[in-house]
Amino acid sequence: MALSDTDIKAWSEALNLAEQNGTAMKRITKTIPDLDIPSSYDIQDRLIRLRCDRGEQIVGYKMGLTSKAKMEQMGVSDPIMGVLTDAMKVESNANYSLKNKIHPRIEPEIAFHIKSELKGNVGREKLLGACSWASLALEIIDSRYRNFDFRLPDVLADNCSSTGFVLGEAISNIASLALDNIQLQMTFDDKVMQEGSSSAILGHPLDSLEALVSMLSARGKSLPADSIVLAGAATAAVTLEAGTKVTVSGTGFSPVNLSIVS
Ligand code: 0L1
Ligand code: MG
Repeated sequence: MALSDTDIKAWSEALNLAEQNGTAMKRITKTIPDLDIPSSYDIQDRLIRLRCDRGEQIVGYKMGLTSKAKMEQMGVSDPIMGVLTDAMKVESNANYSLKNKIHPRIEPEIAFHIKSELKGNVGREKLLGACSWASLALEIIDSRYRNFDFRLPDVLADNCSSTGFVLGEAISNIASLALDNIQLQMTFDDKVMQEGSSSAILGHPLDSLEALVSMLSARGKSLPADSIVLAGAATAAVTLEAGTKVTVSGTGFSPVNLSIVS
C-alpha cells in the first residue's frame, strides 16, 4: 500500500522522535501491514530531510543485509540501503556513549571513499577507478523498533537502523588489499565476538557498491562524488555494553578501536 504525503510525514516524525529520545516504537507494519517499499524509502528520505533541517550533512550511504545469514533471517534476497550523515561519524579511539540509545549493536565492515559521481551499471573496474581509499569500519546500528522487531519496509523507513560509524586508517593503495577475502575479526576486550571474510559481503565488497549504485539509479539518483560508503557487514551484529573496548582488525589494515561508555 502506498502512503499519502501526510502519513509519510507523520511516520518520519515518529521515527525521528524515537531516535532523538532513545525510546522504542511499535513497527509501522503493525499499523499498516501492506506498507510498500517505495513508501518506506519515502519515509527514509523524509527522515533524512529532518536531520538536514537541523544542520546535518549527508556524507554517504550504507548497505545493509549484505550477508546471506542476515538476508535469510529477514526472508529477503536483496540488500537494502541507508543514508549516512556527518553527525553519525564517530572518531576512532573515541569514548562512545550509549546515552539515548535503545538497544545498540555493532558490526565489522569495510568502507570506501568514492571520489567521482557514479550512476547506472558500474563494474568492479569502474568502481576501483572511482575509489580513492578503503578502510576498516565499525558500524553501530540501533533499530528504533521495540525488540528489534521489524519487517523489511519498517527497517527501510528507519534508515536501515543507521546510528554511527567509525572509520579506520585510509588505505589508498587499494590494489594492495585482497578485497575478496579480508579476514575480519571483532573483539570485545580481547574476546573474539565475530569473525568473517569480506567475501560474505554480497560475495565481494565492490559488488555491494555496485548494487548500491544500481539501487540509487533505480530511484533516479546517483552516488555523488566525495561519498563514504559502508559496504555492509561480514558477520552478525553484537549488542554493545558500556565498559567494553571494541576492536576490529582485518588483513592489510590497522585495527580500529572504540571504547563504549554509559
Ligand atoms: O547494517 C545492517 O546490515 C543493518 C541493516 C538493518 C537490519 C538490522 O538492524 O539488523
Ligand atoms: Mg551494517
